[in-house]
Amino acid sequence: MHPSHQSIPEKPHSLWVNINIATMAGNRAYGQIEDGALAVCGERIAWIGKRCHLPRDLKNNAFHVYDGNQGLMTPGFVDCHTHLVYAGNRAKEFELRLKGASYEDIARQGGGIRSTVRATRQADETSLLKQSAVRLMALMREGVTTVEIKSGYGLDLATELRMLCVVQKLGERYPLTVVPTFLGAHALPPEYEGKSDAYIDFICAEVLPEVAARSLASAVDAFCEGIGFTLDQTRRIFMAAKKLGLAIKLHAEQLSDMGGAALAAQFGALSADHLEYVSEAGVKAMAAGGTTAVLLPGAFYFLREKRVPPIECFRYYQVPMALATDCNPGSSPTVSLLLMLNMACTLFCLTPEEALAGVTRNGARALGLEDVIGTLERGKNADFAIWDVSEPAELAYHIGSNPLKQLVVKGRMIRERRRHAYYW
Ligand code: DI6
Ligand code: FE
Repeated sequence: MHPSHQSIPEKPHSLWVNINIATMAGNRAYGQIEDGALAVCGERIAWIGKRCHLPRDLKNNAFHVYDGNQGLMTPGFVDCHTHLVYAGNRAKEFELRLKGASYEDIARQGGGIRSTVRATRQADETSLLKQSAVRLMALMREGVTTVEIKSGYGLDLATELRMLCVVQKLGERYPLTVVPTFLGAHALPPEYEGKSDAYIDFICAEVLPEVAARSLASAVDAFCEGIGFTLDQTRRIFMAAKKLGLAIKLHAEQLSDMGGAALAAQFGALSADHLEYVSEAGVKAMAAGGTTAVLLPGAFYFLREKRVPPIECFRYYQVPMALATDCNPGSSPTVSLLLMLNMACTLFCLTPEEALAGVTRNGARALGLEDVIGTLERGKNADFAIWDVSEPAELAYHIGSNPLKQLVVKGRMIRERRRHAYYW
């Protein structure tokens, strides 16, 4: 249908004009619309197209017209893999690693994830909320409008629930969309030392049903790894998740090839994440299962890994690639999704267009939200960012600068650089 024939909203609408739009939809590069216009009605995109095709009624009856000053509009960013709720930090372990200790050595000696578990168990809800909100706001300052947040630093019933309550509160108090994931099988807590099967029993029989009954998570994740859980244990978690109707994700093949990605794909997982060591068979299984590959260059960089994920293989089998911060205190202490765009290009050789698709269209896919967010199309959520750049590749090119001008979530302006910030 020609864009001028899209039906016109009857309710009041706002209009953005004088912008170039990277819709990230369709076949053209970045789905670009030069000299575009976008109308928002309520929480949704009511019209999008070239300004010269804008219907006269829309132009004349807009409640508010925003001048984009020839900036670039993109979909709001989706950070589809974070662990941003936690207490403390692990700078001391960073120093140890620089003296030669490996991430795995530190984990085996009771540090690593377990040290953040100790800090998180001690933190009350208020303190956890406060520490985590700082990171959430930093993500928003760089254009994030949807964020996934995992539990997994409690590893007991009370603390896992407390973490997920904090995730829920963040979603209520801040204007972005927060998607919660239960990651009870992140590490073995000290009280279960030598009894990892019993811990999996506990997760499946006691924690997961409680999390589901309180609607505190939409997906279940696990760490399938030599220092995490075996393939069999991961399968048990997945079966329990399936029974409760929860979606599935997996930390797979980060440090070794355990066959986790293929298992996840067999369960119809939304995503398999990290994937430095995934085999061709694993990638094929992901293609067959419709599982998105989530790449986490921050963790690759910070752990000074050498093996890059098989990007060419993902391309060949047409497995969609998403990109996320993995924001966590041990392997990726970052709150910058823009930096991840740059790292994905420099370290993994993604094209800037693939990188941008990774934090928009494919990030949405990794959360099962591709019908609602991730591209700028009529009927989708009016979640978008306007950047002070002249071409989309600039978003991946700059290092450490932030060209965000405006951020809109569900039709609501939540950040605007020129005037006063509305939100904080
Ligand atoms: N892999 C990771 O990169 C994070 N979790 C995981 O399973 C790291 C978590 C941490 O070190 O605290
Ligand atoms: Fe992670």
